[in-house]
Amino acid sequence: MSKSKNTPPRSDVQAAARQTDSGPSEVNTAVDTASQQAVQTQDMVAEMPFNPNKAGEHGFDNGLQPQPGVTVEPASRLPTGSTLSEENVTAKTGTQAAEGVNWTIEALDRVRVDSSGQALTTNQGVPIADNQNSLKYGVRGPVLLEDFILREKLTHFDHERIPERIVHARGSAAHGYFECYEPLTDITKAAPFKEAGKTTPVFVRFSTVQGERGSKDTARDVRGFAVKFYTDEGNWDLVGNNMPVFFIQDAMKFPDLVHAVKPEPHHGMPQAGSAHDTFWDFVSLMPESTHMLMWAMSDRGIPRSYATMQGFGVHTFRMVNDAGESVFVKFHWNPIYGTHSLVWEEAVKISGADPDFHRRDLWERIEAGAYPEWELGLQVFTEEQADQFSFDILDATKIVPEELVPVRPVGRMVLNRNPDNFFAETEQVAFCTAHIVPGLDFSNDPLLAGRIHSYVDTQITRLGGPNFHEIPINSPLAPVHNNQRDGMHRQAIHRGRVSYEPNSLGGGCPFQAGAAQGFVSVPARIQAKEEQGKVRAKPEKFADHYTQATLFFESQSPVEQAHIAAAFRFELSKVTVPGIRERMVSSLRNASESLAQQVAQGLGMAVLPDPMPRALENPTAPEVTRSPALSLLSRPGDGSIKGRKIALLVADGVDGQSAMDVHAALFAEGAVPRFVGPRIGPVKTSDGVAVDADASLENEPGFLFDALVLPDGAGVAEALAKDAHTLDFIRDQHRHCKAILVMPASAKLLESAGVAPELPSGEADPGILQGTNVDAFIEAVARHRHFERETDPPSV
Ligand code: HDE
Repeated sequence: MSKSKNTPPRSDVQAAARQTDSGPSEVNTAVDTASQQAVQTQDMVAEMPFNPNKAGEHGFDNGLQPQPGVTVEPASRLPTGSTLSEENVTAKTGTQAAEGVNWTIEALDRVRVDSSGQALTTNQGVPIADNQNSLKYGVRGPVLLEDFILREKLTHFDHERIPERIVHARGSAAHGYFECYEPLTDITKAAPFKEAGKTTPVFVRFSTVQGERGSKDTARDVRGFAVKFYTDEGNWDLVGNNMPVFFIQDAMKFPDLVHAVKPEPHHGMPQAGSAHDTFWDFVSLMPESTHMLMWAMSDRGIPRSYATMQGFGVHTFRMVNDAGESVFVKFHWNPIYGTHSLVWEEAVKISGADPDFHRRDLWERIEAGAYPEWELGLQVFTEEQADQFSFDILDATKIVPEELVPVRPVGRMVLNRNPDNFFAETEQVAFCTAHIVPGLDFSNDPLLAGRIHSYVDTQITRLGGPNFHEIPINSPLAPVHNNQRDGMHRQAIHRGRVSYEPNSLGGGCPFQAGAAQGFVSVPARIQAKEEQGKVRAKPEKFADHYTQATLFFESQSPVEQAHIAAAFRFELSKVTVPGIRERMVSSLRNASESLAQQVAQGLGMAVLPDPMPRALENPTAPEVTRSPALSLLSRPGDGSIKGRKIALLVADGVDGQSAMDVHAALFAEGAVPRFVGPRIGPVKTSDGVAVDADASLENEPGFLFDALVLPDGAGVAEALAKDAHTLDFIRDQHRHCKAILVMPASAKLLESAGVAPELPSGEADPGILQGTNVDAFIEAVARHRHFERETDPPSV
């Protein structure tokens, strides 16, 4: 109460302050705070004889320029406090609330716990003498109900789980930062884009969509790519995917889509897989999903790492500058390590050997300092441009081709810190599309509209009430002051008696921010051409279901096209009802005759079904018919082998020095070389140089590695050949088109595995290097895959 003025007594107000049932009618202390509070409250209230903002709340123009709320500065902190006793301090209460501060936000330090050197306690802080035994009546007697320590421990344990996310349940996350390249103030006043070099903390969660929380990482699926920016003007969540389009156009269809793709309700199968009847039944009746199906069936559905996939905001959003001018924008995240994916058989095998493959990869890259990084790119266009496009920018099944609107790089995002605790951070983080900040706004995309509702809604159940924003990982760094109160698990302790606005008893605070500081929605909205009125219908251009599916397929390399055909074949071959397969093939005929034919052939369909009738017979001709940017191969990355996991097989007889040299050379390039032997531990090298196998052929099978080195040394090949895992290891590396360095003594291993060093064409296989040229091998690894080797079905 340092600001307290010694207010002169005023008998009328003082008398009112004494009208209590049980408080003293006379005060004997030197400073009569009760009457001072009364007097100062009266003075403060008197300064606001009416609400001067009322008139400005009406009319369209006023709506665009809301005024800041009216405030009165109190004479001291007395009139706005909750209690006169706030100066009585204990170790628990601390001092009175710091002025204008909400301590429930701030950096996560405030909630970190480190137990080094500390004794075990109950949740009430009582030290636990014995954590081994329950309290019994005699050592062989019954356990006593009074054992509050046992009961607290079990009760807490019994409630350790919370509902998993209804979709995107399986995920992994990391902290990092976004750095802006240059000010974007010409198009947006959004906080992260204000200055060159400005950094904004982020928390990013990647996920699969279909599977449950414990399901495999390498399912064929869309990947969630959700970024929470803790900006200095509030939290902004860009909740995107690794594919720029979606299956449906209207939120009304989302529960249907999810019910169709999730395990079938009668028997709960399959887990984390779309290859089943209900999914294909639904999508084959929803031709607007065809474009997204192309993406999902492409190798984008099985990324190599989170660090090697793109991310997209999917919907069209708006950016708004200080002058209130707005443009449309699409968000792109491009990985600096390039876009790399798995091949299907590899993904299937990995899901058995290491269901945490992507989670582990993200975690270990960050622990090793090989931080995942993406560049943020924007496609910016005006409403006038959008009006001219052959497609509707409100349709989430459509991209804006990069050849039509180039992607402008505006910043980079680096993930450089793993969470301390998976549950507290990764599980409890609550992304919401409704979280945007001044300078950004939504478009009228009907899918986005549903999302703006759905994310907040789902967190209320999942995180147990409306105060999930106070969970530390969710709380913003920007100040939070409002009149929302109470609810389950409330953390904030609000000082004062005011929880409404307008008020004069809190000096008008917290006051309405007004247009200059606060969030104002962009008034401009695309005008419907047809007559305005309530209607349940889609715009005409939404009916073009195939033009961009064709664009995507035609823009892929032949290998990618072959993989798409194989994925459709695989998925539809698991469908048990022939009519659903036929319906899907008939739809594919509208997107690509050649794809439909390949799929039909793979499914043993002797006669192609008729093409499905189209909702729109003559769509507007597209601006772009081939977009090289849509091929994964168009983004090889920085050409390095950083983060690639390479197996160096070792066994008794290995030439220790050469093994160590290759290891060192790969390590120097930022790769992750590992010695893999018939068992873990030391091997007997031919030259006495110590080599320890840190993985075994059994615990780290070949398909978990990006490349393979077969070793040199007299007798090593024989030692390895004794373990048939070695031959599987080599075959998998070969079948999955990875680079193999075959050092001289190991040539016979290749032969025993039935692997030829030539391509099907008869030319030398550039991915199989015989000899000791590690540099050439590194170059071959940098190419990621040697698809020229691939045959369907595989020959080895
Ligand atoms: Fe989501 N989505 N979604 N979604 N979504 C959820 O929110 C929903 C959609 C996406 O790592 C849920 O917190 C509706 C498109 C990601 O925590 C839920 C519709 C895109 C994540 C929900 C969509 C996404 C979610 C489940 C159609 C790409 C994981 C748990 C109108 C742009 C976020 C949760 C994380 C999660 C609803 C469509 C991306 C139920 C209603 C399109 C990355 O609220």
